[in-house]
Amino acid sequence: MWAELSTCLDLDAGVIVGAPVVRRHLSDLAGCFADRAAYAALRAGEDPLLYTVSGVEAADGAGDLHYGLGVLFPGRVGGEYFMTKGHLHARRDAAEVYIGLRGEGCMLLEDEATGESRMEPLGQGRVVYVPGHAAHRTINTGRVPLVYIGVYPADAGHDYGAIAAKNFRMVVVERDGKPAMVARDGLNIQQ
Ligand code: PAN
Ligand code: ZN
Repeated sequence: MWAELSTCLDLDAGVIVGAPVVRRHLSDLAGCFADRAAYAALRAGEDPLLYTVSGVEAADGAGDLHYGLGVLFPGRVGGEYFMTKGHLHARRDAAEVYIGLRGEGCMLLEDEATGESRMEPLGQGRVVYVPGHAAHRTINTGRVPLVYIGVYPADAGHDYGAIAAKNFRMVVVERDGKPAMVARDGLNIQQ
């Protein structure tokens, strides 16, 4: 007997109706942003909500899929845009498809073995294929919430520790009013 097979997106509320919601605040992203002083200054305030994920994880068999609706709010920490924590999948070869529904942004991808990094556009009408073995992070480069869906194998799992330990090599910052991917090491700030 199949469980419920369809859900309803409430894009204005930023949720999948009836699905549990995870909320990530600035304090959940300690160590993620390059500009430590800018992070501390913003943390001294109200600990803003950076993003929410409303997830459907109903089917758990081999070959099943999970999906989540993400809403990432606009803002910056120093020059760096608001972003998700980022992770690798615990099952490293598990890929994922991201579908942009509203707003403007990008995904930062980093191959775990080679460090190869890519900034791929993710906004309304854009789809990004995240290959296996790629750490992935979503970034809002616009002025309104970035709303997207991610679909991934049910047994993918989330490994936050591996990428958090060394952090992504690249950061996405605003340069001349536009998003640019630059090396974290090359930033001229106290990290
Ligand atoms: C997404 C992410 C979502 C939030 O559903 O979980 O964008 O990002 P973090 O999990 O890095 O906080 C996904 O990639 N699932 O596998
Ligand atoms: Zn993922």
